[in-house]
Amino acid sequence: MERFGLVGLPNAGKSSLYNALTGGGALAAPYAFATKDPNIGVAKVPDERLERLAAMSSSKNTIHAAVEVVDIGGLVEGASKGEGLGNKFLANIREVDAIVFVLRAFADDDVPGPSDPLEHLRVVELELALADLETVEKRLAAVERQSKLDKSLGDELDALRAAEAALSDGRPLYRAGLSPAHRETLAPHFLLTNRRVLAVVNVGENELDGIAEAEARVAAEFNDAGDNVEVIGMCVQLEAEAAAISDPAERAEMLEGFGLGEGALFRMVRSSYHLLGLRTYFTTGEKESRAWTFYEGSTAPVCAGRIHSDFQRGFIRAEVIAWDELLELGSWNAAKDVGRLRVEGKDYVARDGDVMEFRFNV
Ligand SMILES: Nc1nc2c(ncn2[C@@H]2O[C@H](COP(=O)(O)OP(=O)(O)O)[C@@H](O)[C@H]2O)c(=O)[nH]1
Ligand SMILES: [Mg+2]
Repeated sequence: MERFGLVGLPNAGKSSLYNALTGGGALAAPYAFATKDPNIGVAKVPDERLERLAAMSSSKNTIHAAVEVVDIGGLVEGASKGEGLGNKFLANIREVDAIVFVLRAFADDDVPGPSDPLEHLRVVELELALADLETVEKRLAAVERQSKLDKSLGDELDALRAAEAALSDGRPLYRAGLSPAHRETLAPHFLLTNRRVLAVVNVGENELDGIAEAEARVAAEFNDAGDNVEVIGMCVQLEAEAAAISDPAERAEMLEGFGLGEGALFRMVRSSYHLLGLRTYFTTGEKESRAWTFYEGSTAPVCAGRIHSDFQRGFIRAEVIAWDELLELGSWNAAKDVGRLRVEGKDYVARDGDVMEFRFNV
């Protein structure tokens, strides 16, 4: 399962956001979790398309896609030099697929710490960039030596030099303008900033009118990040309170009361999912309707392998139809009868929103 890590200074709202995402109510996914780590939870990825397919098929079970969320504590100024949890903190970040920055914008005299999100961002980025600089400098020294004998290391040398130049300016790699080829070359080093970022700006409950403005102010800082970074403003405290209400109608009423629409958590999970290049296909039937996660560009056999490795190994073909087309026709059998199920082979590249059934033979 793909994993998101919440990163930020103390009292930014990370644990509150973590609880909102994983702690019961709106988003917590009903998945038993193998590890006993209290800082890792599972959040479901809400998807209205799935709900509609489940209703169409009168499915007994509806199973959403899900992501893991990690509450990574311990970032303080000096973390890259071992302050706070230091290295343990950095190791935790290396294990996540995407980083979620939690940047505090709420003022509260009872909660210590700065309330300027740009100040939070400055410290967080600096610490991550310094930690990466250390990794890059070590590797660079080794590669400079080896590349005198081994010309095949030229690409890595170029990529490391470009990374070093950015990082020593304090610029994280997600907004250093590195070419995609360089970023790919650097991938095996698990650098902290060579990945995509979602920045959550945590606005106070008394400043809900200022959410858009706070979001825009932080987004302006990322104007050099292309589509590597997305910014979402929300009031974590209110979102957490809403998420704790298990009755959907009551929850919607509370969010409406504050003028928060469907709430920002759903949007946040959906954008981080998308940001990572994750897409969804569906299976639907009376027993269950289910959303399955795949990486953009995956072929049908790879998608089938998300269900079971036998499906991939023995893949013969897939029957495919877009989710909205299927809804319009009313049922899988109706789609089959009018010849609208496409038969696709092993080279078919799946699309977000496909409904699929696989034929396989093992
Ligand atoms: N007033 C206010 N307090 C908040 C908000 N979000 C978090 N807090 C409070 O700030 C403190 C720190 O929050 P927490 O989630 O533990 O931050 P963490 O240190 O980043 O995990 C707690 O007392 C929260 O109740 C908010 O939007 N408004
Ligand atoms: Mg915390």
